[in-house]
Amino acid sequence: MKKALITGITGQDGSYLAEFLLEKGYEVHGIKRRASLFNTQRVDHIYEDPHVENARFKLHYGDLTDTSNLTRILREVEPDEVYNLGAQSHVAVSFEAPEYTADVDAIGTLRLLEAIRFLGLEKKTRFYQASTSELYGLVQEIPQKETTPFYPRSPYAVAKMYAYWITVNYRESYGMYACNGILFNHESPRRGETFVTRKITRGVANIAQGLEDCLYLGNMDALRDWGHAKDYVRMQWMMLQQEKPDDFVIATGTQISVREFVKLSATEAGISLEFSGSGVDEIATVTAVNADLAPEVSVGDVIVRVDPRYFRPAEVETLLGDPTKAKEKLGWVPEITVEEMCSEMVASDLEVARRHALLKAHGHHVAVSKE
Ligand code: NDP
Ligand code: GDR
Repeated sequence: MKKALITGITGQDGSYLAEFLLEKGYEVHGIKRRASLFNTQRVDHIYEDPHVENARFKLHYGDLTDTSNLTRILREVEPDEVYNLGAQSHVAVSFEAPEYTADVDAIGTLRLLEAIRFLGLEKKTRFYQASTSELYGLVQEIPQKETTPFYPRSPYAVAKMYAYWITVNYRESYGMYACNGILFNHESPRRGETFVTRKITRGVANIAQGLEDCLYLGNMDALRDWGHAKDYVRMQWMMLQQEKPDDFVIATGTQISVREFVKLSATEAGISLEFSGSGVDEIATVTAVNADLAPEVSVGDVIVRVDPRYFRPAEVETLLGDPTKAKEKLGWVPEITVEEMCSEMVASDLEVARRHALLKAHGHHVAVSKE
């Protein structure tokens, strides 16, 4: 039985990858951080009681900032494959916490690679690094492919650039099987609530059910190549099954703006929108409503506004990937379109919003966290 170790198993990708590997028959180990509240919601459905004999899903406390802890876990597990998905993954937050972001995202990757080497596992253990389209930042070529020069635009992207190159360096220096997946944005109903797609699908669902009045966003002109996380974790595994290690761009090859994603999501929630104004004065006004889906919304309501608080010190305006190499060499093709993904995300958030609205109608306090 193959063993995999996943950092970031409690995150969006970690949870889908763990499911995928369990289905493939792997024994799956994951690193979770100690928190004052339970933080395993995304993997609770695959949790196995460690008292059960032959349990194939195991969590270890750890942190990418803690070398001795990583070394101990690697020594204990001796994994065939390591997927380094753990990161401070929020670009805007990386401007607030640049040093921590570098410690986790850049040096955390080095710690893992070095621990593998220190333990003499470099010929056994295959390594996947969660690299990112943010490396392209101020884009030098459209669309972006494996040979496009990098121009990172945030502390997050700069840290991930170190992680990218140290992965290449360990491959070239020590013959390690180490790969970078340069993944463009990918989303799902499990996406963190403060990334823009989920903020939008959750926002329109709450507005439809009368739990919120207005959604405040930053740069609505930003263009992204959005895929589905489920499609993308399949590729993470495929990359480690090749004869030789290599780096691959993973993207859909299509892009839409944040504004278009708002429109798509609102439509899914039964709300038609018209955008007017520009810059910080841009608003979206309701022009038609499906009362079954959005009983609390009226024509003429302004439900989206711009809040400059969400602008970034340096922005990545446009990203569009060219996944030709992954298609040709790995046979990877994305199966889920951005429209299908948006529909799934809104449906999931509407279900939660309906439950909350029902609780509220019965006098219970319902707190809607926002950021
Ligand atoms: P998430 O933010 O959903 O998950 C991040 C994971 O990393 C969580 O499990 C988190 O733990 C864990 N983590 C954070 N800090 C530490 C730390 N100090 N030590 C150990 N673990 C830590 O990200 P995604 O699942 O969306 O992304 C997975 C990886 O892929 C990340 O590295 C991200 O940067 C990268 N990436 C993501 C893309 C996307 O569009 N989703 C695109 C390209 C790259 P906790 O749950 O406790 O917070
Ligand atoms: P990104 O994702 O920065 O691309 O990083 P995010 O969803 O945060 O932003 C996408 C674009 O939307 C604009 N935007 C807003 N973003 C947020 N979060 N909140 C807002 O209110 C808002 N309004 C507009 C942003 O300015 C940006 O242009 C994600 C992360 O998953 C990274 O870890 C990963 O590496 C990259 O995708 C690829």
